[in-house]
Amino acid sequence: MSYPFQKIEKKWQAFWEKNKFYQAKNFSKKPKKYILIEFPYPSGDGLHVGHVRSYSALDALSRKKRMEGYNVLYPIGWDAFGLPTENYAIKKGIHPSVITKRNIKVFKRQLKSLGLSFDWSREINTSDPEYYKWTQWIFLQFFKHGLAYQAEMPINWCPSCKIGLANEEVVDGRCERCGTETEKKNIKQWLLKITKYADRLLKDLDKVDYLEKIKIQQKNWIGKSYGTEIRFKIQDSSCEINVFTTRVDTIFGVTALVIAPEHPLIKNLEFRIKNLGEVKKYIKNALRKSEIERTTQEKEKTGVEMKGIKAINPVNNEKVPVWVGDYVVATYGGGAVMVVPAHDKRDYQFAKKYSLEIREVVSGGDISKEAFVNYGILVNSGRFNGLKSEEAIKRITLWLKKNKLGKKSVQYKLRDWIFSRQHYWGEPIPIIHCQKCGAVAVPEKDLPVKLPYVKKYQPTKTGKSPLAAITKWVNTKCPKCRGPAKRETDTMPNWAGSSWYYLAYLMRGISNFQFPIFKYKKVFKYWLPVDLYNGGMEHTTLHLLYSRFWHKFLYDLKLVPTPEPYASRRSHGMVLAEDARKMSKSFGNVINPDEIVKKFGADTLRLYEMFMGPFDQAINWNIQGVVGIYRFLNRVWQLQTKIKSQISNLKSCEILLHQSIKKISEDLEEMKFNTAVSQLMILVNEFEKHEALAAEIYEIFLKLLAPFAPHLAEELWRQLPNKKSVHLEKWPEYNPQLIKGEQFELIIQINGRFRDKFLVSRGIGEKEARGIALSREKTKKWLEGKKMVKTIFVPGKLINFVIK
Ligand code: ANZ
Ligand code: ZN
Repeated sequence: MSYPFQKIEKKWQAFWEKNKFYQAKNFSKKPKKYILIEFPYPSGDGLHVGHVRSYSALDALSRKKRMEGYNVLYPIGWDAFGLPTENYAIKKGIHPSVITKRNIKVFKRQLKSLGLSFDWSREINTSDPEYYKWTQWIFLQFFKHGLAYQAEMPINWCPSCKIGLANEEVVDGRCERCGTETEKKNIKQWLLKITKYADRLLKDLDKVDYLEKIKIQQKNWIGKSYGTEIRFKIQDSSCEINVFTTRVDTIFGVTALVIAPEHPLIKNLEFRIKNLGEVKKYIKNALRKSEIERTTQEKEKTGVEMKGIKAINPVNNEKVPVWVGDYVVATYGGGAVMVVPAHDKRDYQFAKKYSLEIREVVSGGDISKEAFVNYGILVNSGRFNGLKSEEAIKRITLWLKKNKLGKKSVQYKLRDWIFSRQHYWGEPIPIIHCQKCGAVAVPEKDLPVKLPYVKKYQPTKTGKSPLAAITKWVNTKCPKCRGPAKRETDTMPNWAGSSWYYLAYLMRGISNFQFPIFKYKKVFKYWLPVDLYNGGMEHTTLHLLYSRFWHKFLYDLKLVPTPEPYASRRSHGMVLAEDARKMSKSFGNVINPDEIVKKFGADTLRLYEMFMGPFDQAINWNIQGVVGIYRFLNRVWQLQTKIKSQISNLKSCEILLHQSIKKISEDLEEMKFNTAVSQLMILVNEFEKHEALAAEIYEIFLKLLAPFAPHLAEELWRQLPNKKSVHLEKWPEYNPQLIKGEQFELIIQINGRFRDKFLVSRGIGEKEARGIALSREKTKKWLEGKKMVKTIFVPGKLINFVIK
């Protein structure tokens, strides 16, 4: 007989909603906990089981925190603007605003069917004018502070479709729709000066608790590099080439310079290039490619020499040939590199391919085989011979500086954020262009600049956004001089609305998004920073960095109280299909959460996804696993027949119970949801061995179950009977006295010598002890490169690895 999950789940969901169980209270005396998951983009495909994984897990944590007495905010909303919706709309011939409404309805029903403890009263939608009024307002603050500016920037252009393409719509240099090779087209676009914050975005990573891999990704993306800028003069000309290098110690080994195809020098010296035709052809080809394509490590590096042009190496006055190469990034350093084949891998390949000289200037390797890239002792470097690389870098830079031929330099990979899109489905950029006054901010009282309803939302053949075609909307008055003026027709990227949404949830709780912002300062102060932010690794470099940037800017305006928005950041792994591929309609391997909920119940789905594997790892879907969890919950349901208020077997279960309280409490905090669930299973296994179960123990068990299977726990709790909800109970505490004797320090020996020890439970077996011992850093260090001969395990005492 199966338990009546359908009845139970609906009933309790309605009850919780009616009684506003999960509404967070501003300014409550309880300590606050702001737990945030990345809000979904409501796609036409409905909720993905991948969403369910992180939402359920963070829901369990939120529920536990409430039981511990925290005022928990766990909000939800819709990241509703963006290209995917627009493309879907075009495909289906339905207006994006209609589709968005429809998709949100589906998502909402699906999320509600899972019994997640979201505070729905704070629901937000980035495409709602009341919401994007603020997105536009923040943009205007950037504009007023000189951090939003216009510049000619290339867009990807499909000459056949005659539309601008987003980077992700260009595949191998071709238009995703029609396969035509794309071009670059320079148009005036809006940019946000994120580079001004580069250093703080980097430094303040020390202030936050992010997963190490997330910090590393952010650091690499910002890409701060210390090096030297060097001026190479062009022979018989007043032109020069500026290169940036991190290895000025190799300067005597330079056998060519390579400049980017976009480098202005080419135009200036055109009349002197002997093979101009060849050079121009190469450049035309190069400019079509994307930056990623040009610079990926795997691709062979190409170039063409500009015959007739020589540069002069400032340290020895040698004449070196100058090439154009598409792997050189125009916007980094001076858009030029000095080629040192002997000491750089990329240059080595380049030199082999084009027969350039490979000259050793740092000793320590064998350059007849490969580039020697490490530091070493300088040779063939004139007056700097014999110096170590580190010292040589200092001295050569100093010498260059003295002779006004170069200087120390710091470079960042981070570029300013191109903030214009020539698409319909986004926030209009709130600027008015006036012939007399230039770009003028739309006055605050006129916000939001509403996205006008248009029949034709397709990208246009002019390269401008569809808004440009609505002359009635475009033509307006200049707010400054009242003369005729035109509205900006570009819209914002889909990253705009998500850059501040964690603030919007807080504003939602007060008055409905009314100006001025100052009235929200108090509520920001109460809730910020977000205590825990969970999201996908794919958002580490864009969304996470962008929102940190916006936050820092608002911090500088003294509108938010903390320099960082998120105190900690964690990440979940993907849910893959049963066949280990990504779930995709085209593979026919998509799991619809609705079907699982219908067949097995929401509690089963939630528990299964928490149990499926370590939270941060990608895991394949497995229907057998779902069935297993369903059986487990049925066994929990059956336990109620065993309850006795007479304490017959309290003692034997009590120790395990208290161990479980400790383990589940700690696992939840460490986001080890899978092992927390398995501890619940261990408990149930134990309970089943007994004929009767003490009511006290059963009650505590239900409290432990509540965050994981909230509906089932609630139902069983009420049947005991209890008048109040299990979710309003206090989270159980363990009695340290009770579990003290249950642990001991296991000693790790290597070849009979003490190396480490750690706390384990008394009954630990060899296999488990071995597993833990081998995962310890100290053990790993001792065993590295050694051969294991055998393992000796003395229960309750030690484990000894015999190695050779
Ligand atoms: C000569 C050299 C010799 C270099 C050597 C390295 C090793 P990071 O650490 O990423 O800053 N470089 C400079 N500007 C470039 C550009 N616009 N496009 C492509 N590559 C560029 O790397 C700095 C190094 O990247 C610089 O140091 C330069 O190559 C190259 F044994 O200069 B190096
Ligand atoms: Zn004007």
